[in-house]
Amino acid sequence: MKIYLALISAVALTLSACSQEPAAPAASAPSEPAASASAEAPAASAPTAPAASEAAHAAASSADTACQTVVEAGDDMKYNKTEINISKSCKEYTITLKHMGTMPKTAMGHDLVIAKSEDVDGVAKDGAAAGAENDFIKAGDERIIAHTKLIGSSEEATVKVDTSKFSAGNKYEFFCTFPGHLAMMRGSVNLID
Ligand SMILES: [Cu+2]
Repeated sequence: MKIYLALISAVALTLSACSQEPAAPAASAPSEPAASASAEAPAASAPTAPAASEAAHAAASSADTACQTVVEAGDDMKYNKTEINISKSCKEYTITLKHMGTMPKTAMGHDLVIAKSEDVDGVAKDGAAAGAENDFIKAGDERIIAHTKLIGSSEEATVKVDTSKFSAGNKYEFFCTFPGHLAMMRGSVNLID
């Protein structure tokens, strides 16, 4: 009795094992044409356009008129310039900051502040501590040579810089005092002949 059952189950196992074999090779065959059809289409089209618009941007920003310039900043937390070159012949230099982004100044506000390089960290830190109600500028901060107000989406602000405040032998920078922006928003102010 036991032997008989064991035999039957052994046969059943063998049968089921055998019955799978013919099915296996059939399954892999018909998928090939579908795979080759879908592989080609979506790769080629997009990535050339942004490079072209960046080049146009760079050309526009290098054409500074004497004694004034425009600096743009957007939701990407960057100025469109890494340096501002001020001719020593300018008694006064006008900088206009434009916010090109869509975010409000409470979330992505920008200003443009000028100070000596060694004062930048302190001005930004004290500005952050002064808070949004003070546009992130410490009142009466004598390290600040000039600053715009804080602006948000589609706004602009202009500041006139008294160039007699620059002295030879110092390095100057422009930067944003909105908390967290200093690392991304910082450039050099150069006095040129
Ligand atoms: Cu900013």
